Amino acid sequence: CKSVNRHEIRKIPDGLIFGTATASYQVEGAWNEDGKSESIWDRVTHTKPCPIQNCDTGDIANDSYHQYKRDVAMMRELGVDFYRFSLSWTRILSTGFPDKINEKGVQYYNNLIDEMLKYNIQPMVTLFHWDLPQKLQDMGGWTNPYIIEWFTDYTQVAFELFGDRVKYWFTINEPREICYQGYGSASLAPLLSISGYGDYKCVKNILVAHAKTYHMYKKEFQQTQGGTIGIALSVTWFEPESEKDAEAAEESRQFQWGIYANPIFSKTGDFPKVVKETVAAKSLAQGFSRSRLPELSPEEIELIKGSSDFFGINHYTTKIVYRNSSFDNNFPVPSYYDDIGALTHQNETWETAASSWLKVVPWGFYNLLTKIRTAYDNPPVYITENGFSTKEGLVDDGRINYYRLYINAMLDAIDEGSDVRVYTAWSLMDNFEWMAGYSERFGLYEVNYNDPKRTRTPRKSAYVYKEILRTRELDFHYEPDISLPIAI
Ligand code: PNW
Repeated sequence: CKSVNRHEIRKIPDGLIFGTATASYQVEGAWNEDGKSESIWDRVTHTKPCPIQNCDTGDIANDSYHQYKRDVAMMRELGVDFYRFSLSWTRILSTGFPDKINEKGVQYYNNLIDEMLKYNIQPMVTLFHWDLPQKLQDMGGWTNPYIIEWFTDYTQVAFELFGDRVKYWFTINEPREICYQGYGSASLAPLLSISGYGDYKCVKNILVAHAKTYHMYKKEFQQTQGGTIGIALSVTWFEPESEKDAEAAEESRQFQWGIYANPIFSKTGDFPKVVKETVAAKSLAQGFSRSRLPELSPEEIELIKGSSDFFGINHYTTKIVYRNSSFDNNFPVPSYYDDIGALTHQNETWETAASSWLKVVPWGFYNLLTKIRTAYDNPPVYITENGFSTKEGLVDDGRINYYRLYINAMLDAIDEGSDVRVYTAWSLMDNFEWMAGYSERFGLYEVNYNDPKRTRTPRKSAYVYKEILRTRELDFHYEPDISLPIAI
């Protein structure tokens, strides 16, 4: 892998646009206000005994439902080109179905979008960032093939309501986290651990629901609305420990994100060959009557192939992959990790964020962008999330270092031909970090959760990000004066 130079001052290429992101459940609050119904995150956070750190909930979160004007003021302070946020299905369709549209919930998104457009900040909208209607979960959620029509009914309403002003759409945020963490490892709502089975059923339904939404937009909306639409995958970089682990690393990539990327972005479509063959062989040996991984029919393969205008990437970190010659591990059988059949670790010397999984490995980002360029014929790439967590506090040099190194690595890949068009910092402000509650902070702005007003204050990193966007230069030596206000 390539060692990254810290160029003193580096130009940002024209045309690359910058923004920040959040997601509905993580910031909105107002969990039961104005006709919003219960989502799977409302259910999980209200469960007793509480599964979330410190029993935190998103009931109030950042109160963005009432404070969208302050949120937009922060975007103006930073000087971002766009803001990526998600729609809460349960706020727009209280029943989960399109039989009734909740006008007050719609009004909130109209207000937010209109306020952004007033200042020329482009809305980038994620249709689904994890807060599924609980009622649909009661019917199996993403393991029930009916979700394909539940989802397309909902997304059609969203295009009709907001598509006149929204020109960037993301169907689904991070299918891997939804399927594996939600259905396979009980580490996100709905907290199921039916690994090696439930997670794979989810994969297929997500891909088909995504692709049908994509084609609906193309057919019924794009001509009049003129936007672009795709998916955001979470892509961790998997680096082999040594040469003998090259195959294990490649197989890990195929299982962890190729299972989504190959059907959408490869020329042949379908699940990766190694994933199909491995799961089929293990399933039969384990006494199943068919592969635990569903098949994609020829029609489904065609439907999914090419169903994204760009490759959306949420990237945070890197893992090292190895395989023991005496492959023995404690993974349950069957399970997703037993199917993968490889082990991972992270280097102890790598700097760590407040989230233990998040290590600073900028060359992994470079390797990943290079891989996407070569494996999928250089698609347009949108970096839909990238960021670093700290504890509370305004002086966040760790976050500044992370952003500089990762943007630098991205510029290296661009120099070599990667077609990166969008960069998104996660996150605009601290927010509800899922099972970690408010204990891990990803914000360029700090949010004070002890204050009923949820006051937001720029961190040092906000000044640095603003300067990168203003100058369109990456300068490792720039030191902001954070005693000065961050002016619009
Ligand atoms: C993302 N990984 O999840 C989510 O989209 C956000 O909602 C979340 O707040 C943010 O990252 C920070 O955790 C991740 O595999 C998914 O390294 C996958 C990974 C990291 C984060």
